[in-house]
Amino acid sequence: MYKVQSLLFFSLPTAPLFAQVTAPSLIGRAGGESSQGPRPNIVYIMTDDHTAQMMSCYDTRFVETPNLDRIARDGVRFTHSYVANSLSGPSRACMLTGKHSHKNGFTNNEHGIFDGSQQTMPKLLQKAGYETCLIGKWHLVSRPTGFDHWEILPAQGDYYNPAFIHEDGTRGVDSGYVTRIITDKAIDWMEQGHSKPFALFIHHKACHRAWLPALEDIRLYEDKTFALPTDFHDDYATREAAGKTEMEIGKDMDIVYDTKMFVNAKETPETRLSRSYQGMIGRLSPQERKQYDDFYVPLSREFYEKWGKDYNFLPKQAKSSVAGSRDAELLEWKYQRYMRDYAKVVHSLDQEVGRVLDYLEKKGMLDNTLVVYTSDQGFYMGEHGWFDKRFMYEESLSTPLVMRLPKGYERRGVIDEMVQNIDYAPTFLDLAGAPIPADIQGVSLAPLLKGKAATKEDKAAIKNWRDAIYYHYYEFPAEHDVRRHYGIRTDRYKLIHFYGHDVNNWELFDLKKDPHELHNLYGLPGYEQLQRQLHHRLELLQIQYDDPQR
Ligand code: SGN
Ligand code: CA
Repeated sequence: MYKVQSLLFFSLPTAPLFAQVTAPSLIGRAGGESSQGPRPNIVYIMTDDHTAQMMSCYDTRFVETPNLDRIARDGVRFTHSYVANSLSGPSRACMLTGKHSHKNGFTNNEHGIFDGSQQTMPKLLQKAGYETCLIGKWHLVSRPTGFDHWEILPAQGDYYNPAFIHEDGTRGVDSGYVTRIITDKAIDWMEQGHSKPFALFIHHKACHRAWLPALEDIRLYEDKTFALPTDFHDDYATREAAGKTEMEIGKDMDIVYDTKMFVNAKETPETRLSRSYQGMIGRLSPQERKQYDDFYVPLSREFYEKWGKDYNFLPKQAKSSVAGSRDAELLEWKYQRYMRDYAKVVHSLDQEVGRVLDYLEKKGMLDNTLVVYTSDQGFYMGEHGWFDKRFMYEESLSTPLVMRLPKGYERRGVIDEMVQNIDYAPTFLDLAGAPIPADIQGVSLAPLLKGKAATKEDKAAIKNWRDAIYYHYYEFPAEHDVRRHYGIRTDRYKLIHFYGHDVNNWELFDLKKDPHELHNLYGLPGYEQLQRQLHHRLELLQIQYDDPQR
């Protein structure tokens, strides 16, 4: 472990170490007004594993998302938006509390139970006179607190005919596709009418693994050939932890579960994942199942004819080898199946978000509502040869973030400042005119949103905006085998420490020269001073956020 004492003698970087906005001190305003006017409604839409590469306002290569783009076009799009811990439960806990994982206690999905008795942003909004509602994926094990109404998916939830847990603890099954059902429930709740301003949290299951499309979208994107990312064949040289994962499309993507190559139980190779997949499509009614099978079964038969039924039992090395043309072809085929199915799931997500926007517009509520669209983290779409997330590398450290702003917040276009999901809680409190408790670690984004209405204090806050973010991932040993790590990202550099179990090493990247993070510079001659400075700044961030892992 790097010792803080040894750093005290090194010179400090010229940029301020704790350039960090402090939230403007606010006193809750009883009269239903914030400093910017009437208190806005908040509609927070968070999807699961939806990455910016698959959103056309961020990246035009792969899909079209006109409704998500509409939020960005009419509002703002953050280009440096990050999570504090790239995994569902932890990310949600950071969002709800405005605190890093070591403070909110939910560090990983495997062993975490969210302590719902702690201070959370929805509870503070209630206290400030808001009505709060949560619909969809929760994933924090304990029952939700701080919501006047909630209805959640059990654990990860299902795409088809999903079960929901109701407030009284009972369970029911709703017919249809999960993205549409969650939207229906959210609109129904708004339709009930509310005398107070409201905060509605719409938490989608889409587009989480195993990327099961809505039946009406099942043939979409089948004619499209997606370009392979340039770092698809990454050999992980110089990055030990990256070479030890179980998230390679080549060796780890399950043919039945992930690429949906299922004929029938007798003809399909059996694995733990293929059994789970059968359970998922087993939820379809016979008529729906026929629609599903009409599309996927011919593809599966073709696949097994070509690659042999025993494909799933090949040793891992044989699966990942790209030496032979046959394997390279298979690797490319898997990538196309993955991209096509993920894109289909994004399509219905985009349409359902459009339905929420249309509803708000029709009801005349758009101009007094903050609409936020984000995801619980980013995802690898073949970059480094991967699917999944967890790493502090750019694709999964980042998360899309677009907002349509209520009246009084006139900023439009791109916002480049570094923001993190711990900032959502103080931002919503700020817009609601509620006080921001001192123990919240994120900062209000309100100064960035005001545009022409920015005060002298807002301008000062923007000028002194944070120049580094802190990240800490804990879930190991666990699925996908990503080693524990923490680190710092500045506007140009990233320093990461992988630790525990079988790995204990550092990685340093120059994001300007090496945006794909392929060249670990740690320990190389010529980088000594930069390395020392980054170590020092990392230590200071750990002290600032009071992370005992130092
Ligand atoms: C499941 C998935 C993983 C995924 C985790 C966490 N496996 O376990 O691929 O990384 O969820 O995802 S699956 O076989 O069940 O599909 S998270 O977004 O909920 O954190
Ligand atoms: Ca997720």
